[in-house]
Amino acid sequence: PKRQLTKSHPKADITNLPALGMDKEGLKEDFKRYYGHRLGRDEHSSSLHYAYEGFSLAISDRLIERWKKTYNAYKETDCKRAYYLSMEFLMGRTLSNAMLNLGLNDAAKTAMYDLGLDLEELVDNEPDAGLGNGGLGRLAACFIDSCATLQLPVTGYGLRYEYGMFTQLIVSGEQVEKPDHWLRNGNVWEIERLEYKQRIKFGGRTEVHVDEYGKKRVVWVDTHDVLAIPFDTPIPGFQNGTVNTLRLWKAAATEEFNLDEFNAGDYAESVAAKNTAENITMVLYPNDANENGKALRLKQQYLLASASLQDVLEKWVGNHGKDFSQFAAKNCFQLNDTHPSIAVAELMRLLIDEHDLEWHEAWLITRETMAYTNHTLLPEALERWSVSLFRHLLPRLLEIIFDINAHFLAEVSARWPGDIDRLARMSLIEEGHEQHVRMAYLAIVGSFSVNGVAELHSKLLQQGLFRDFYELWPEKFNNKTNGVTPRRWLASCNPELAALISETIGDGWLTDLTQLKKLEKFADDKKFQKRWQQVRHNAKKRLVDLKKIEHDIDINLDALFDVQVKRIHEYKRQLLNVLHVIHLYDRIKRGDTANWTNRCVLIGGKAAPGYFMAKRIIKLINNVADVINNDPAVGDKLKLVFLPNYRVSAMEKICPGADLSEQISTAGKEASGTGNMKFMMNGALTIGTLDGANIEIREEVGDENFFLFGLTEQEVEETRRHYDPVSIIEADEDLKRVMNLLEMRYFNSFEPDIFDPIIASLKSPHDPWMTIADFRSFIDAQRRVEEAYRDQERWTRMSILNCAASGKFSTDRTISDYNNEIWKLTPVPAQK
Ligand code: 4GP
Repeated sequence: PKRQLTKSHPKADITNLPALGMDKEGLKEDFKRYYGHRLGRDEHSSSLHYAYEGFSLAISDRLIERWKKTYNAYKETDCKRAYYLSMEFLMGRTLSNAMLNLGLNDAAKTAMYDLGLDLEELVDNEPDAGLGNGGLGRLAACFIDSCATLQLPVTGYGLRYEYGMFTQLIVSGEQVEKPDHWLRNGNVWEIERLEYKQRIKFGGRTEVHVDEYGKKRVVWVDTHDVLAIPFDTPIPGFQNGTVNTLRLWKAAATEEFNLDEFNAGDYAESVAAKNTAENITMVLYPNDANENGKALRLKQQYLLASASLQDVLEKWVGNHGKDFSQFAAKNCFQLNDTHPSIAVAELMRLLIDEHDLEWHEAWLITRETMAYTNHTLLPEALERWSVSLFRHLLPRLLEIIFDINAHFLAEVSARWPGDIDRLARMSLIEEGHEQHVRMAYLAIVGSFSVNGVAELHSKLLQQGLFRDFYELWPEKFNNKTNGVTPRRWLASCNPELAALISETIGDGWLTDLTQLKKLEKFADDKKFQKRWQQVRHNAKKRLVDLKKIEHDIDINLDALFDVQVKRIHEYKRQLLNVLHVIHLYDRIKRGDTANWTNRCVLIGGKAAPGYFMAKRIIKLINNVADVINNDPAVGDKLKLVFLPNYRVSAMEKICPGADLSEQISTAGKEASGTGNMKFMMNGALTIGTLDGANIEIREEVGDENFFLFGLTEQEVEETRRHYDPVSIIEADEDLKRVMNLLEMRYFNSFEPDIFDPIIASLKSPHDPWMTIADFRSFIDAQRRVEEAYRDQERWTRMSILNCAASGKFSTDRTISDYNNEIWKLTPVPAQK
C-alpha cells in the first residue's frame, strides 16, 4: 500500500524505483554522477578520497535496494527476530566486503580500470570503523555477517562512537595514543533515521502514584533526558539478496535541554549542556577485558539498552497494541557480555512502568527473551557498579534490580534453606564497605541461556566463576565456540589463495566452510603444493612491502614469518614471545647456529592507555628489536618488528602472510581467541597452549600438525601453589642467560630501570601468568617449528592441512548453533 506523503500528493509513488545495473557500465554511470554532481569534483579537484566516496555511494545504492526488500520480507512474514546487543562492533572497512557480497568484484575492478582508477587504492583509502577493542567487538561484526548470509532476521544494536579505538603511534619505542576521528570525512555507509529517535532518562527520582483504579505505579520524575538517534548501516549477506541492519545510536540533546532549562542569557551554558549529552557516545572506552567503573560508561550502557529496547517495543506496540502474550515467542535479545546487561532491568521497567504489565508477567517475558554470552574469565572484567552511582544515575533501575534480587534470593533460599553463605555469594548486590551491583549475575538471573565461547571456557564458567548458578540452573548453560567469517577472512583478504582453493574444490566453501576438507587429498600433490607455496610467498611479499615502507627493514622472504598480533595483555604473554626472541639472539651471539632457520618475528597490538605493564611490554619489544635489527652479527637470521597501529584492515594484510601463529596465553585465560582461526584458515601453523579454541583447533587438525607446549589449565592451578620461578631460572642455562641479558640492561643501557617491573613480575612466585613455568616447553616447541620449516615440503603439507581443517571455525557454524539452540529463528528468503 502506498503511503500518503504530503497533502498535495495523496498517493505518492516514489519508492518504486527501477533496478540498478549490476554490470560495469551501470557502476561507471553512477560513479560519474556521484563524483561529478553529488560531490562536485572534476579533474582539477580530484582526490582519492572523493573517488572512494563516489564509488562507495554507487555500491551503497545497490545495497539499499536489497535492504528495503529484506525489511519488507521480514515484515510480511511477521517472523521471530533476534537482536544482538553489543557495546562494540569492530567493523573495519566496508567497501570491499560490500562488493564481494554483491558479487560485484569483477565489474567494479573493470569499471574503475576503464576510468583510469585503481580499485585497490580506493579500497585502501577507507578508514577503519574501529568501534571496538578486540575479539569481542570483531566477533560481533563477524556474527552479523553470518546472520545475513544465513538469511536470519537479526539486527545489531550498538553505539555510534564519534571516536573509535585510538590510533597507536610508537615514539621512542613507546605507545602514544592519538584520537581516531573516523567520521571526520563523513561516512557514506550510514543513514540517519531521525524518525526512530528515542528518549532516554537519567537522574531524577521516583515517586509512587496511585491511579484512579487504586493501582500503585512508580513514576520516574525530574529526569535529565537525552535523545538517542539511530544511524543504520546495511549488512549484506553473501550473494543472496538479503541485507540486514546494524543500528548504532548517537546521543543528542533534547531541544528543551537548551530552551527550557536555560534562559537566553545562559546561551554558552546551554550549548555546554548540549555537549554533555553528546559526550555520552563521543568515545569508545579503550579497555579490553577490563573495566574501570566510570559513570560515563554506565550511561553508554544504559543508552544502548534503553534505546534498543524502546525501538523494539515501539514496533511491537505498533503491530500488536498492548498485547504482549506473543512477545517472547517473537523476540530474542543476545547480550554480548555483561556490558549491555542493564537491558534485563530496563525491559522490566518498560514493560511495567510504560506498558502496564504486572511484575510476574514482565519477569516471565524478560527471562524468556534474554540470552547472555560471557567472553572472559578474568575477574576484573566482570562489571560491578557502585550502588550509589546507580542510585544517582538510574534510580528507577536500581529499585527494579533490588526487586529482582529479592525474588531471586527467595528462589535460592527455597532450594538451599538456611545457606546464608550461598545467598551472599549469589546476591546481585555485593556487600562490603560500599555496595555494588554485580552485572554478570543480573545477566544470568534474567536470561534463559548463558554461554561461553569455546568448550574449555564454557566448562570453566560452569566449574568456577558461575558455579553456584550452574548448580541452580544447569539447563541454562551451554557452549558456542567462536568463529570468523570466511568471506572477509579468506575470500576477501586473500583472493589469490581463495582462487586456488575454488579452482581446486569449487567455491561451495564460501558458504559451507567444511568443504575445505576436500583440500586434504591435495596435501601430498606436488603440483598443488608448489602452487600453494607460490601463493603464500606472494602474500608474504605483500606483507613485507607494506612493512618495509613503514620500517625500512629488509626482510628475507624465505624466513619463517612468526606472528603474534592481538591486544597487549599479560595473560596473552607477548613476554614469553620476547624471551624466546632474546634466547635466539643469545644463540646467535654465542655461535650456536647449526641447522639455523631464519626467522622474522612480527608483534603488534594496542595496550589499554592505563595499563602500565602492557605499555612497558611494548617498550621492551621495541628496544629488543632495535638491538637485534641493528646488530650486524645477526643479519638475516633474526628480525623482530613491532607493527604499529594493529587494526582490522592491518590483519587483512597480515594473516595471509603468516607462517606461524602464536597463541601462547596461560592456559585457562584466553576464553577462545579468534585470530587463531583467521591464521589457520589462511594456512598458518599454530604454536599454542591448551587454551580457548586452540584445543578445538588442535582436535580438528591433529596433534602432528600443531605445535603444542605448556602447562594445562589444571597444571597451572596446581603449580600455582608452589610456583618458584627463581629456581626454574637457576636450573635452566638458556633461561638464565636470557634473564641475565635483561638484568644487565643489555636492551636499555641508556634507560636504566625501565624494565625492572617486568623482571620483577617474571620472577615473582605470585606471577599469575606463570611465564617462566612455560619457557622451556615453549623453546622446545619452537625448535620443532624450526625443524619442520626447514623441510618445506612437509611444512606446505601441514599448511594445506591446517586450512583444510578450519571448516569448523566459520561463524556460519557458530551462528547456526546460536540459532538452533537459542534463538530458534526461521530463515527468510529475500524478495525477488
Ligand atoms: C575476548 C576474549 O578475550 C577472546 O578470547 C574471545 O575470542 C573474544 O572475546 C570473543 O569471544 N574478550 C574480549 C573482552 O574482547 O573485552 O572481554
